[in-house]
Amino acid sequence: MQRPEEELILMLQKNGVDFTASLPCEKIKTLLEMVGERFHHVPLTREEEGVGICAGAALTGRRPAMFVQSSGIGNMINALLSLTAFYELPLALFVSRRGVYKEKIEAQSPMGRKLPGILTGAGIAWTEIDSFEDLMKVEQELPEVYSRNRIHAFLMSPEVWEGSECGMRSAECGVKGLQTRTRDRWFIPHTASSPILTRYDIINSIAPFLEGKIVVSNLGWPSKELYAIKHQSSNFYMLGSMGMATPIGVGIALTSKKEVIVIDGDGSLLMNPGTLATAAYLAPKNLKILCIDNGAYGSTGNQPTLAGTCVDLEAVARGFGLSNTVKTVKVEDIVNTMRLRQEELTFVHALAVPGNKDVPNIPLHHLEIKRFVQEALRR
Ligand SMILES: Cc1ncc(C[n+]2csc(CCOP(=O)(O)OP(=O)(O)O)c2C)c(N)n1
Repeated sequence: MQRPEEELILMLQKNGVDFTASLPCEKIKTLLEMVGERFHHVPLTREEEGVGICAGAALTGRRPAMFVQSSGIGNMINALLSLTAFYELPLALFVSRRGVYKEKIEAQSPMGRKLPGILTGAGIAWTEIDSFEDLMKVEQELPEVYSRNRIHAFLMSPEVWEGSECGMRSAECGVKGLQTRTRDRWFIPHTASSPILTRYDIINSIAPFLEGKIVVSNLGWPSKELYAIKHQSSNFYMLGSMGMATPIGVGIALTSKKEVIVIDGDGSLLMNPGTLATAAYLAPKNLKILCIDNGAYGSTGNQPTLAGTCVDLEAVARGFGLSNTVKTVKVEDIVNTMRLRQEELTFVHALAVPGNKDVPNIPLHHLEIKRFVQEALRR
């Protein structure tokens, strides 16, 4: 039997797809690697921008396709309707559908389960792809996308990839795809050495200074690692909603006297960088934003982010008006900043290497997480 990834790629090639864009989902990491190798491919910072980029490519006669997670559709709806559909441009959406099949992350369910209804409500055609055999449905629908300028969403269950590489490879897969970092050029002189710490090392080193503070931790591995290293009731573990760690921290800091620490990631900050401008403008003194920049989407297979190649997130933060910033690869610098009493909005840009610690899932119900944090905020 042919691999499903290979089969899908052949169908795309047969239908003349010649432009692709993606934002990773762990369930399709092998497919994404192959798409990157075989097509003109644009790695995205937010799914919505992909709609614009693909619209531009369609205007020049390209046949675009996007590869996203079901949650990403939530970030795309307005652009899909007011741009792609409005101007009658073609777009094939290959959606890694979460929340329905053997899902371990409960936060994937609200979007994943309601997706067909959302797409139907938006007037976007969709087809469920639940097995290798179902891939034939892509073959049937794809020609119409490009001949009649349609949007079509293919909702691909993780079941399709079961037994194939996408289904079997470990979360570390994708590391080999990491591009050579070019960011040495903007390292500040005293940190001329390359990053050596992992996200786990950094969280571990700051654990004593998190005690009693409100800690908002980014979705995926960062939250799991924080839980394993230092669980406390004042930790708000994000289980979904990529890009929202810093906004949640800003909201808490503005409305509470507690010290708040956000543990954000480079991929997530790049999805929603404008939040740094809002933070700088509002400047809550009781907020520290620790961006652990491993140059990768660590939780979905270590695909490179643009922070690992061309973006200097500290410079972004400064450009948006944050003046109290630290960039470092050194544990002492991170610890020293975290140890300081909170007197000014602080942005710590901690450069790290990719890698996830093998830790279990968080055994807490999301409403328990909320209740504990609310109690901690009242104390
Ligand atoms: C809207 C949306 N798109 C994609 C995903 C899939 N996803 C979950 S975590 C993650 C990577 C986050 O990367 P980063 O912020 O750099 O943190 P790291 O895991 O590297 O610590 C991605 C792409 C998602 N949950 N939501």
